[in-house]
Amino acid sequence: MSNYNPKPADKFTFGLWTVGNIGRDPFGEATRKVISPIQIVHMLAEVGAWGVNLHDNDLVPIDATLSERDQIVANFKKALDDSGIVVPMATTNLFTDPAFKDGAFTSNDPNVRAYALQKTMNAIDLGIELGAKIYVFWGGREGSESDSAKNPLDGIKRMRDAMNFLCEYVKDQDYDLKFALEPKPNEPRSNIYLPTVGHALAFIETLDNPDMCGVNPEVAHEHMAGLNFTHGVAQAWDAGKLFHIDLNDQLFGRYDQDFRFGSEMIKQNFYLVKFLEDVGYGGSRHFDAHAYRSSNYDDVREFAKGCMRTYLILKEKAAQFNADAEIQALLAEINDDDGSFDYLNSGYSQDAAAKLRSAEIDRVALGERNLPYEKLDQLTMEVLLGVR
Ligand code: GCO
Ligand code: MN
Ligand code: MN
Repeated sequence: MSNYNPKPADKFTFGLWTVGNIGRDPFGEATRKVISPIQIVHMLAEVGAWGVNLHDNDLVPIDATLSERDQIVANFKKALDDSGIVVPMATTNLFTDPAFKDGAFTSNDPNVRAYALQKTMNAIDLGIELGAKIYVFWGGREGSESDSAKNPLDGIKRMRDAMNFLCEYVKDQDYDLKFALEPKPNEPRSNIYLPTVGHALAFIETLDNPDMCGVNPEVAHEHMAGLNFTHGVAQAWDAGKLFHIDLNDQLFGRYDQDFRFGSEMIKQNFYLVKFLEDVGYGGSRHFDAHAYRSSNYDDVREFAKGCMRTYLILKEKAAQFNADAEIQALLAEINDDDGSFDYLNSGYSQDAAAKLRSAEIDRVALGERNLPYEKLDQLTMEVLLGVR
């Protein structure tokens, strides 16, 4: 058993907005005082995180002058150097300012769309200056309450135009940067465009530079849509598009909860961690979560440590599952293959089709075969519950 202490190689990151969350919600004021980006960086170093991610305005206020911006960035870089914390991902705040009340890239107002592009170009420059290699696009305001007000086709087209413009900008600057689109079905808009991982994957293929673009799936967002998160992640991985991941937790059918990773759905999160570790996902494990509103900053530290610790515990459980002789014997039995149909593995040929047509397959025996999935699932539960 390990001590579950995070190491840089675990690539655990948090956003400035996550551990810096002050507990405001639609019904109540902040319950924690604002702490500075520099304090957050030191807190993250103290709890053992590897990196910090940020929106432009988490660091530089939206109305800062150029010289104020440069000073803030210089001070922040010093904190990064002093603490050893890196910035793997950056993003743009395209949702807080009232200018974005009807969206940013998909606003009906061309002035807003232009401002959103301009703001993003500047924020990309900031991300590059801090060393980011991944740039996230979460379009929280890109959507509608009433579809009378905006044609969804215009929304998609405007989103595509923005992504194409910004990809060319990155190429033109010779930046080493990839884009990761973060889907979410709703909140803050009633309906957000590109609501799920599947929608985003299909959209990316319509872009001018699809190779530069992937996805940033988030546990909570797919759960809000009632979907199996690991299946969405697997499809993104299969497409070569898993550029980043937002880990947190979320009950189905609730508001956007952003709970500590693994705090609600242990089994789902086990399959997720097992998947990421089994395939060798090499990107950041980013915790886009925040502590309960009732926590003070000591408890926020516990929250951050808890996210990482639970990930590492689930990683150990995944290794235990993979090494468990009884589980592996069951998997071997379930996947038993005598090789009779190996000729189908190389795809269609007239020979294969002819051979297949004349094959005798005992349909009744197939239906009678026992699949011991109950036993396997219970063994999985016992691994998770710590009794194996
Ligand atoms: C949310 C989103 C955001 C984004 C962040 C980075 O539901 O609010 O998950 O936290 O991840 O804006 O793009
Ligand atoms: Mn979210
Ligand atoms: Mn997120």
